[in-house]
Amino acid sequence: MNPITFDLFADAEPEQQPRLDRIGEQSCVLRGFALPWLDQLLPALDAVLAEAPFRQMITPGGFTMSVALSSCGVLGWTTDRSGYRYTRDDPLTGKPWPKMPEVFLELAQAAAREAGFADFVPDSCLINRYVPGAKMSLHQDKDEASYAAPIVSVSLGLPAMFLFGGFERGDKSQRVPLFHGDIVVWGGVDRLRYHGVLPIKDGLHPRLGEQRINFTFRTAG
Ligand code: MD3
Ligand code: FE
Repeated sequence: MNPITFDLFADAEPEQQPRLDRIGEQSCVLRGFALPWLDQLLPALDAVLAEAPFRQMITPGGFTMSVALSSCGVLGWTTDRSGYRYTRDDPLTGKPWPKMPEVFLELAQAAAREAGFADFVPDSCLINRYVPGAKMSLHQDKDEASYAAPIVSVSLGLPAMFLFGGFERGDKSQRVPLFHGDIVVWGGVDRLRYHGVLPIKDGLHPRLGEQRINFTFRTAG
């Protein structure tokens, strides 16, 4: 074989080729699914944050969360000393949470459909911002009115190691790396699994800078 025409990368994975990785019975990662949407997504995110800026919230236990939060949609998730809940108004501004941008809704529905969940109608998008060192301890998501709908999460910016556990806190967790543009869909039997995020490592993302941003779409009401 002529060494000049031999293609070293002939067998390599094509880059940015969307893939579906199954991580649970009814959960999967859609690798790179959000990438083609970014030019529409990021300006819409900025508009939401201009109305409802990131803020660090206090848990009922009195700890300040390392992750800063905002929300859009009819319902937004908040926490303070008195508990966790979904509200219609942003407690910071006293105004309704920003409307969910059309492009957010379309992306969440396209991803849910790709994962096998037709008719996903989220009424809430929680926006989490992680700077290096920020983490989310193992927990279950139990504040929604029903667990029938899936949850769709979009990862942007710095990578994260997601912990996907079992149905009890002590169960062994699976580690799933999540990268810029990945979307995870959890549903059905996996909806009440414990999960968390390990501390974000130092880094500078070319598009998002020194942060990881995660959108979590839910049918909360
Ligand atoms: C897995 N956020 O906001 S993705 C959360 O990356 C949260 O910011 C993480 O956990 C993040 O509550 C993880 C969202 C997620 C939401 C619900 C789940 C993952 C889930 C329910 C079951 C299993
Ligand atoms: Fe969660």
